[in-house]
Amino acid sequence: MNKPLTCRNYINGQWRSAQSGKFFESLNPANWGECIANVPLSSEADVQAAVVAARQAYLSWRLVPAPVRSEIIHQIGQGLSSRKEELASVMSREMGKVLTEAQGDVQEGIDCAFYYAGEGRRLFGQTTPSELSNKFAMTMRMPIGVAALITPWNFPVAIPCWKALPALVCGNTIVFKPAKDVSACATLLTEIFADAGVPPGVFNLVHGSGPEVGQSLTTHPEIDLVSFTGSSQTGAEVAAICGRSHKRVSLEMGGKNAQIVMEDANLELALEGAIWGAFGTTGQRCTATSRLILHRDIKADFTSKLLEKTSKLQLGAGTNPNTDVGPLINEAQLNRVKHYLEVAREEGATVLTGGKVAQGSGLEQGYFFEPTILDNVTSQMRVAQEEIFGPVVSLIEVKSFEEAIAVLNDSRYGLSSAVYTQNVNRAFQAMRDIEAGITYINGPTIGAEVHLPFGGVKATGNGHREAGSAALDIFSDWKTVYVDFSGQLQRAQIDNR
Ligand code: UN1
Repeated sequence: MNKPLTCRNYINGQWRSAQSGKFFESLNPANWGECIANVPLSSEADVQAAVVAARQAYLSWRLVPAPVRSEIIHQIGQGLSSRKEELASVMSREMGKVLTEAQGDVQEGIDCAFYYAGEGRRLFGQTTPSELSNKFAMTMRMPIGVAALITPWNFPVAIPCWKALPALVCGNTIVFKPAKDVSACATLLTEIFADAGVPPGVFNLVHGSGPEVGQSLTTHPEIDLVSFTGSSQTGAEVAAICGRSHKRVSLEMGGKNAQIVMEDANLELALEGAIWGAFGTTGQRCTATSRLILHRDIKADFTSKLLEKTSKLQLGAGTNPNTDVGPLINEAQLNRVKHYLEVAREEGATVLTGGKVAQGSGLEQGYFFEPTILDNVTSQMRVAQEEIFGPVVSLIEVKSFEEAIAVLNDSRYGLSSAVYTQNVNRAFQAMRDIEAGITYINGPTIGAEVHLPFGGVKATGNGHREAGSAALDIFSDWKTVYVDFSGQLQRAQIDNR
């Protein structure tokens, strides 16, 4: 067992304890006897110090040329690369995901860094003709100011990078509030930012709870922008607060992602996709497959093969190389999944496999839940409508492609979606008709790449997209500039008519 890390807040370039002097523990979800880190339990006073530092640093950071900001972001990419194994190993112990997935999470951060490092030499605006003579027109991006980044525990490196790196390249300064369960990962990430040469005050880290630190940030008058990833319920509260104070807010919230398998699909491929989409990261992705919409002609065959593959999945600590499915993040999440199993039974769904807390050697001190498949689920049931965020997938039978699309769209969420079919016409209809921010054809619902927009429609988001060049629209404002070099007053819409 490793010695617990002592975490600190990072404010104005200094590592500091919380002003309260209080700490909380971040525990290993696969072995709750192991403390991964002692973490400052911050309060409004710490938020205040971080926001003051970020506000002060903004004055100079916004004037650093974007290609120079990019050099620091490039260094962050290098730092992430050289500490990839260390970060992945801490992540696997602290968050529970299997080591290869933890490495993938860090890799997503690395890819993101190199992508946005390049963006500093683009940040393109437009030039366009003016309708008047001797007049020039163009657009340029301006930073927003001080950004609060509130991030979840399921992607402890990738998601903070998705937010922080475009925010930095655009010239904003940051107060970062990670989820409590992944405080050690957030600390290592912040070390990498500091070592890369991010100037004091530009990137600040405040550990602590949502109700205390998150709330103080969203209500703080000197915060200009909040970027939040988490539940739709919390996101709605964040949006309401930001709406009242005219803060820009970008929300990435729940999902109830579905994979359709048509009768013409390559079933082996669809099976692999379903297993990876439903049980990868123990179902704790906003993009996880939680509904399998199966054409009736293949349902029986598909289901028996799915059961066979599921029975082979190995539960255990993420750090064990034989593990396929790690623990849930904490007790609250375990209770949530247990609760949904009760709901499923009450609603009349059939538990084909799993459905209970996992027992067995090595699993006694962790939040392990068996990979679970629910059958006889109809679209109206709560288990088909509400986000569970665990290793639980519901099977829904359909008679036609049209019905499959209608069932997939019968959701308040719209993040990711997948269709397995060999029919090109159906593939294109699916791309057009599915109500989701992401659609995969013959691939699972998980696996977004950093240079493409990420986000969803309906209750999943509020119209913004993270990643790719789309994220620049979250972290910058357009300025339109007219330069009149005629030496006289020219009245648009009047003098040229
Ligand atoms: C999330 O679940 O919050 O596409 C993000 C994926 C990952 C990102 C998931 N690249 O599943």
